Amino acid sequence: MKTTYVLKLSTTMIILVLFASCKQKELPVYNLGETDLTQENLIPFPRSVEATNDGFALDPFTGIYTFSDEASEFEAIGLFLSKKIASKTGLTLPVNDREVERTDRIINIVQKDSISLSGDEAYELHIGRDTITLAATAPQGAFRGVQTLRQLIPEAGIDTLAEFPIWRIPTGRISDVPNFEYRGSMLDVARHFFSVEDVKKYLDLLAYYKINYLHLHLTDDQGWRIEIKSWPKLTEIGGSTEVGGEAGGYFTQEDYKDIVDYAARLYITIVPEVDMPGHTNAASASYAFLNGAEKPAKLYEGTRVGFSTFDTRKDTVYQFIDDVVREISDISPGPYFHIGGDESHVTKKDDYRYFVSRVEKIVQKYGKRMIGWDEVATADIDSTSIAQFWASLDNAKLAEQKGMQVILSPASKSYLDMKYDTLSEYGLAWAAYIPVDSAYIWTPETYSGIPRNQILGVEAPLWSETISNIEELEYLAFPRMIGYSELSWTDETNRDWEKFKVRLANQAAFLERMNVKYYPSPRIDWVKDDFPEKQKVKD
Ligand code: TNX
Repeated sequence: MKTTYVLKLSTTMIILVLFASCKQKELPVYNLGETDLTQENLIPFPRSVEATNDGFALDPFTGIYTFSDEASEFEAIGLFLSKKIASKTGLTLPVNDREVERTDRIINIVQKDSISLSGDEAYELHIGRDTITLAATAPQGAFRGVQTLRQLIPEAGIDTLAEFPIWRIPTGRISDVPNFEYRGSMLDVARHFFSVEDVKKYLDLLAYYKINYLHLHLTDDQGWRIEIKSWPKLTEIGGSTEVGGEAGGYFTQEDYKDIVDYAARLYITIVPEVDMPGHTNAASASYAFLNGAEKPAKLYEGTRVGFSTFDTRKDTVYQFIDDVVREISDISPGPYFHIGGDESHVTKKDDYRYFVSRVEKIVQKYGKRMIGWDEVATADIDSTSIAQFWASLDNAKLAEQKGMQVILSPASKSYLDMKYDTLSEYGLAWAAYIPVDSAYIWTPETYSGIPRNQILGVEAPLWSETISNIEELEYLAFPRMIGYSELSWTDETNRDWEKFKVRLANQAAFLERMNVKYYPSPRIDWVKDDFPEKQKVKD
């Protein structure tokens, strides 16, 4: 099986090489000038970059070819690249089409058994004058490498003597692998609801910066946003409002599956969160027994926290949670289920600990690993569960002592809902003002004192008390989210604010083309002049 594949692969390679070399004589000669791959505006910055100072001319006679065992996944990645090249340059590059009349240059996306760096997300990119080869052991790696290649294609083509422009890609070699396994963002769709389309747009942007997890905060006091078929009132009643009294909304299970599938095609895993035992007013407004009351709680449209709780000593509450975890787990292929667990100020300490241990068992019964906000570490839970450090270093230390892994989301450094400064719009300021530099200048590896091998990664949460539409979401998330991508992907030796700042300034063209209403931080000298209005093709 393996030998046939290798044979097939090398025969095709030989044919392609022959093909490319007979065409060599006819290649149009471009004066591409000198390039320097090491100075490109790549974010997150790769593990190693070597320049060979020449140029690959992306033009209408470039073909994309994919080689792998799992033909369909690699081919889908080739098609994804072709689509992105089309929306950026207007070029339509064929994928695995051996019938095309003329191919001057090729982009190969190849699955290999091993490359110089190991890991599913590792990749190697060799850019020569006429051939680009992207190699990875797994589709995840190929997909991450495609993002690097997208970033290397200039916004504007260069005019040539031919009747079409060419897009010059600097030649050289890149080998790359992520520093942290978990690189995430969180979106609160509970305080204000965001549509499937909004979430997809956010996912597109995250994927470009190699983020691999999107945590959805699906329930809170102000709204229950995911259909649970066995408990229909959760969305009928609990999903009907949001902060400020607007009509809320919710994802049907079909909507949610659509998001999960869309994310999967971007190699992003969705982490569903049902926040409990606190932050549960919307659930108790739908079913009174959940907090042990006679009458259902009133729907809540304000922004206070810490006033609601489930009745932790009632078995029916756990039957309810079993249904919720089962239904959501069934449509969540990822390994994690987030149970919230934060700010349960009106739950007695013992009740809280009893609750968390019991819910952990339910999560495990449905084959998931439990994640909880750092407070869950105060309960008797096992080392396979994960604590998300947001506020309490003591809780994070408890998690460490229990042998648990920790996700870093320190509020004063990584909360996307904190204001940039006193003048910026939207957001809160209870943890800090977080300007773009302060969001980037900290060291996740040493920040909490937790040993590196117990840090799963970094996540930047976006709470939505003060934002209610995609533009406001974008204002708070960008550009800071781009910094978190580098903080979690790039190793410490390759991170430097002064250098990052320049690469960030050059993201403006991409953000504008994607129609992202980012916060134009005055601390960044945004580079805005190289994208003519006519090139603003929506992705
Ligand atoms: C704290 S962070 C919360 C959220 C709020 C957020 C606002 C966390 C686990 N709990 O309920 O939305 O602050 O910044």
